[in-house]
Amino acid sequence: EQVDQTYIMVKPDGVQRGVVGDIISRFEKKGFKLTGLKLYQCSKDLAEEHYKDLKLKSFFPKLIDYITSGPVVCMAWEGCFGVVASARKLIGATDPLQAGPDTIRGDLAVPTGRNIVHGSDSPENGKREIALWFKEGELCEWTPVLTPWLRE
Ligand code: DAT
Ligand code: MG
Repeated sequence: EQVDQTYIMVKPDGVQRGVVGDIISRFEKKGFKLTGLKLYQCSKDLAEEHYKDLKLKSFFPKLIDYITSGPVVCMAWEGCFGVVASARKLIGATDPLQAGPDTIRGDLAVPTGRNIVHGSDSPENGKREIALWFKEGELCEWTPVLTPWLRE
């Protein structure tokens, strides 16, 4: 049975606005398994590496300033096949105006440049981003008691 990981991050505006608990709760309620969690002030280098595919975009410098403007909450979540796409659905479209109701961005954010949360866009990037943001000893291997009720 295939297991995938996704890297979810509450951006500095989400921390400042006090919606960390709400955001974590949505992934918990969906039945994903939390394997890593920390409050973290990231460096410019780390932010640039995380968003390296967007380096040539005009908004890149502003994006890096935003991500490094305060602490973020880094999370690693695990689930069965589809967890990465499923997390993106909970988060909603990049532009919160296009994000559906009952999504994190649709409910809580307005401008694209303050869209409060990040989620990996593929299982490969999930692995890459978790390895980038967490050291090995910061991740926990554990078996939630509800696992048989959440996986086939
Ligand atoms: P997502 O975060 O939905 O995966 P992305 O990877 O394309 O979106 O972009 C990363 C972040 O960069 C995004 O959350 C907000 C910012 N961003 C993307 N497109 C933008 C734009 N057109 N103007 C300003 N910021 C943008
Ligand atoms: Mg992205």
